[in-house]
Amino acid sequence: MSAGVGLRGEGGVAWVTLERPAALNALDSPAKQELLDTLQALAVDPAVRAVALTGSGRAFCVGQDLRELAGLYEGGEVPDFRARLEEHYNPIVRLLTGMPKPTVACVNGIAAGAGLSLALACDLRLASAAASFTLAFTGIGLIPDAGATWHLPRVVGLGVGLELALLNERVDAEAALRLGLVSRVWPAEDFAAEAAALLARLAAGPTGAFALAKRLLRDSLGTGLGAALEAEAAAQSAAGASADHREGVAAFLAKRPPTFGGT
Ligand code: T3D
Repeated sequence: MSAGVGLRGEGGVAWVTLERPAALNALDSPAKQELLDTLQALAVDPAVRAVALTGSGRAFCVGQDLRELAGLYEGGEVPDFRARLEEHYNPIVRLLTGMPKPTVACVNGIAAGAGLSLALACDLRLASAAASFTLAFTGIGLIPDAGATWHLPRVVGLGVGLELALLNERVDAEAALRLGLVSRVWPAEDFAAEAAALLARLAAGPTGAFALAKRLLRDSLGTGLGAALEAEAAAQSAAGASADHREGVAAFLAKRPPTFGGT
């Protein structure tokens, strides 16, 4: 039986849905483990060419299940937060960022706490007009975790990242678009179809080149231009040897759309 994570495949797209709507898709330990197991399997499945993360009901994900945490406190337990993060959130973030295929957060509703952190760890963030965003952590005396302190300055800049962390306000979808927190906003009634179309487009793309491009862009954040140029040259050797590259060139010259096989 599912612990709160649904999985559906559709034409090379894996749709991972957080399914604890009564708790706004808050993540308890079984749900975190199931999400981790699911992403691990998708990362190595060659039939999966794009991964979408979304939520059921009115939320995307509101982060850690605070009822579970409160239960520990009531039982007199002092949680080891470092161990907890290394057990679930951190490997999930590493999988979303390192997966050799595009990862897309389809933010259907409220994203809070580590829910927002997971969206930030995805390569793209698409939002329904019904979505909203709040970092939430400092509201309960915690620091932004699950990669949020690393991703925020890189996605929205240090100033906005600090404002989200310290003021802890709720940002609506249009404001999130202006801030660069998301790259598309569609009306709620169109969101599922528009997001599915974009995911299908990614799944039909040159998966190998996407994986290399994603790795280079992410690695560039920790390197200088010299190292980036060398990494590009090495990766282009791999992309240039792919069947998708040959197909792309042939399709361009034949003035037809390419058919990428993902290799
Ligand atoms: O290792 C570790 O555990 C540390 C890692 C921490 C990572 C984190 O994610 S810490 C941050 C955790 N998240 C939050 O602090 C967010 C808390 N939630 C809220 O601030 C608000 O619920 C929202 C702003 C997200 C939404 O507000 P609203 O007014 O739309 O909904 P609501 O009425 O507050 O919530 C609806 C229900 O969802 C409610 O349950 P009820 O009363 O109907 O039975 C509420 O308790 C529940 N809910 C919301 N957030 C959580 C939650 N239940 C458990 N955990 C939650 N995080």
